[in-house]
Amino acid sequence: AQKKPIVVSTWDSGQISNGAAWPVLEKGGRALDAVEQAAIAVEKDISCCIGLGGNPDRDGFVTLDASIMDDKFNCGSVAFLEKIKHPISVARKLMETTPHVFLAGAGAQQFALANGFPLESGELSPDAAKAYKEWLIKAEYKPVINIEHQQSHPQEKGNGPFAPNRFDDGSFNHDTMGTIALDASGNLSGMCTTSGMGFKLRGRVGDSPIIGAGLYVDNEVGAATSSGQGEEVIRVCGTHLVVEFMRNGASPAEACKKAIERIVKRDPKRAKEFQVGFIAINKQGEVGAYSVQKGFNYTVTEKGGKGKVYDAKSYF
Ligand code: SD4
Repeated sequence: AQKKPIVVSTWDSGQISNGAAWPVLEKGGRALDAVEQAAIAVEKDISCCIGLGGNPDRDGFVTLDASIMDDKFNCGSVAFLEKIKHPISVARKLMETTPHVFLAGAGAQQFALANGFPLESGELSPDAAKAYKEWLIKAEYKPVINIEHQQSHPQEKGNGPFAPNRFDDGSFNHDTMGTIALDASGNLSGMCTTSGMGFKLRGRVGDSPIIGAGLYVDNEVGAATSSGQGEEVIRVCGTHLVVEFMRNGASPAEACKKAIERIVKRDPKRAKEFQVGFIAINKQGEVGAYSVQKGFNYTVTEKGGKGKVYDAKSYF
């Protein structure tokens, strides 16, 4: 029997995204609507770090990436999108009203404006402005393991110039959120939304908007999404790999583990320096996760509606 409906998000701030997805699922709504609501909930909080409140690129601009995918291989993505609050809804609009799947940069913004999305100011959030000012002192681009955790605990030693980002309700937050859901009709959908790696090169795009890297859904098999160092996920088409392992019989947990092992195998020494985490769900509603480093967690909400946070097992 399928365990449904059920929704899973990356990180403990999944409480917020799952909290927005659950009312849709509980009423028998579509997984696609649920994951869009999940993204909107985390993008809208400007005091935080997924959407426009996130850390800027090295030139001081916040640029957003997002993707959404439904149960029929329909997908939509935007990348390098500026001054638009809800990239996820732009991605969905692209998916549902055009023959395209992926828009980037100025063209993505133009499409958003043409479809009634308001142009925001582009001003940095106070936390991001502070972090950027501190970053400029050394101006080094160095990905930080579990930056998500460190942003939430800026007082811990060695954490560097990272915004002490928290959601308005005080919970920790992350610069990427991914959500995958199985609805009461037994259909899967997913989303991934991010401001990307802080202080990245201008124009840099991560895994989050790339279908098969940061997000993949095959309604016959399962769905997966990722967080962490996007470059490492892109190299192996990470979430597509997770779904293919599930197709070949792996449980969601085994599939995430095998995909992480693939990433580590390329250069086990270098893998000590970065974080990648996958979450996955299969058609039965079974859930799994795995990461390169300790510190990755995820939130599961099912019957009863109360989100539960789990620590993922890790390679190191
Ligand atoms: C990226 N995967 O842009 C994203 C970053 C991330 O939590 O997941 N941060 O590479």
